[in-house]
Amino acid sequence: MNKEIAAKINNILKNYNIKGKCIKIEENHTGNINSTYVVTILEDSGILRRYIIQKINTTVFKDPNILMHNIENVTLHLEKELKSLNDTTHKSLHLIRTKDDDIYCHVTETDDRDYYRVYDYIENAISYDMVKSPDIAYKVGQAFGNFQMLLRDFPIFSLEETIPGFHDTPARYAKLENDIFKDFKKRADDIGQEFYTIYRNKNRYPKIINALRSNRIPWRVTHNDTKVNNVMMDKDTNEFLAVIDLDTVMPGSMLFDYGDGIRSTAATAFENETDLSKVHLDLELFEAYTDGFLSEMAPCITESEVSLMGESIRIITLELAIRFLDDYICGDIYFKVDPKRTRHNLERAQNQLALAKDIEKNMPTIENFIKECYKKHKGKSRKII
Ligand code: GN1
Ligand code: MG
Repeated sequence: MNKEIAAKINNILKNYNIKGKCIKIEENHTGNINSTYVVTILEDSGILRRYIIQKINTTVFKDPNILMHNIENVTLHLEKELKSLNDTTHKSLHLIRTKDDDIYCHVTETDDRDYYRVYDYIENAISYDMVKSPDIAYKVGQAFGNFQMLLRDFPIFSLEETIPGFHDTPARYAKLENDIFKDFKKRADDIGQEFYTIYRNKNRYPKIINALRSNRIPWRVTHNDTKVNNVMMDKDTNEFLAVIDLDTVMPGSMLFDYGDGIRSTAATAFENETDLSKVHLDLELFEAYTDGFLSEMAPCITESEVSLMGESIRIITLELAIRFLDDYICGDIYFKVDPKRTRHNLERAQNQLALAKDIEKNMPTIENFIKECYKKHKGKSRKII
């Protein structure tokens, strides 16, 4: 770990009642937004304890205060629910408070906009960037379904929007059109085919957000970033332990979480894969994830939500393609990119479009399975785990 980062981490730790010597700092590179470090402390008692230290990306999350209050309220609620269910297997992220009893710290020695938070490290856990086994896909689906279930009584609109319009797909599309029109970075000539596919699908984009806004489907507390690696699983048993990355927990539709969960968990290739012949939707993984998700959620969702589940997979995949393409057009200002890849965001968009094409091909099978799976689960009373 370079000296500059070590000095920064030690500076942050000064704000906390974390006693002992920092003996190891590892950067975790999986996220596209925040910077994450795993820090090992040797306590005076000889015990090794690990923490997650995260720098909040304030370009993306403009107001760290509302972001952190959402997270605090949600994690406290999750802890309370798990306790009342006597559930000792599953966990919630746990924020460490500063010496001043705050939920994040502002490191003024560095840049004015450097905000950090500290979580307990979840031990003996692993997260997957890609899934090959249906058993794990089932558990990931179950984890995100369970997360929404545990938050079913949470006062939805006490949560602030950390990124307004995060899954407002038509607004994302309109922004892309507008940015292409302005073309400040002179990149619009590179994206004819990709934009055409996105344009061709434009009538689909309002389907979820309009259903929500007209109350045809209910608002719920949703995670909004249900990437497969946002579930920590037990290394030994593969049981899910906790859902992480709570920055985008906001009022939303369960369809955002379901659609994004399938997009991420059932894809046969990483989002960074450029060999598009490798990019497909694995139907077995799709089925397993759906089964896990509905085993938690089916008893309390509405027929209108179910009728949009298949479409949500396609919409959220196209939405991410729109977001990657828009970031390419804007000069890579949102998603972290590999400096050696000048077209990284364009390639990510191409990858998502390849996935969307395969989803489209399989739509009848997808719709049919969702219907049957919902039928199987809806009568059951919810299993409390
Ligand atoms: C970002 O931070 P990370 O890597 O979990 C993004 C998601 C995208 C995802 C695509 C706040 O998630 O919306 O689906 O990249 N998060 C935010 O990899 O924009
Ligand atoms: Mg995230």
